[in-house]
Amino acid sequence: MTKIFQPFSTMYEFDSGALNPQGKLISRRLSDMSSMYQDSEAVQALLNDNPLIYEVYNVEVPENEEHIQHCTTILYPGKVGSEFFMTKGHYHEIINRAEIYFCLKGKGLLIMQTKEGEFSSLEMEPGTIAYVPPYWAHRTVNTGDETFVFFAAYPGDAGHDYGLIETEGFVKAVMEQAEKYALVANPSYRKENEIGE
Ligand code: PAN
Ligand code: ZN
Repeated sequence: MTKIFQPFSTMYEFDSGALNPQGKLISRRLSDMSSMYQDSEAVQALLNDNPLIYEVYNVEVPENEEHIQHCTTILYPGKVGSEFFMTKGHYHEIINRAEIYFCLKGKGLLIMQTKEGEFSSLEMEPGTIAYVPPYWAHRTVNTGDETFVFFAAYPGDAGHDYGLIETEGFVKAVMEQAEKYALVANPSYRKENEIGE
């Protein structure tokens, strides 16, 4: 007989963006993603301090298609050179799995791209509900000066594929320019692939 999963709830902490109980907590520092930033000298200069860039509080539910994964991401304010702090970014392992992001605090940008190289971005502020459709890789960027927090929900079996973003990068980088953000073409996007061709 199938075991019936019991209903439960989780508390969102409005001040910090954390969850209670905290579930599975993932913390990412600069050293976990140092090759993803544009300015390697700025990376080297910051690596001693190795700043905490973001944390993800994951409610623990089974990773299968019956369930819905849900979590909060707390993305701290800061820059590496003039590039804003960001998440690693990923495709879903099952690439046609969509996702919903709901911004709770701060401000940021959700950047997305497809394997064909199509690019899209959405501004996020408290109240923004953003839809990441199937097939789009997604990364968030804190473009403000306070913590940027959003809630995410996605199919239980989606999984995370970081590999392609690690090797290809994103089409555009989000940089500070004249006290605003600017989307700048990433010169190393697909560079490794081109070299190999
Ligand atoms: C989000 C992300 C979270 C951290 O929950 O996993 O914001 O970003 P990275 O996974 O790219 O490090 C999500 O999109 N889940 O599918
Ligand atoms: Zn995702």
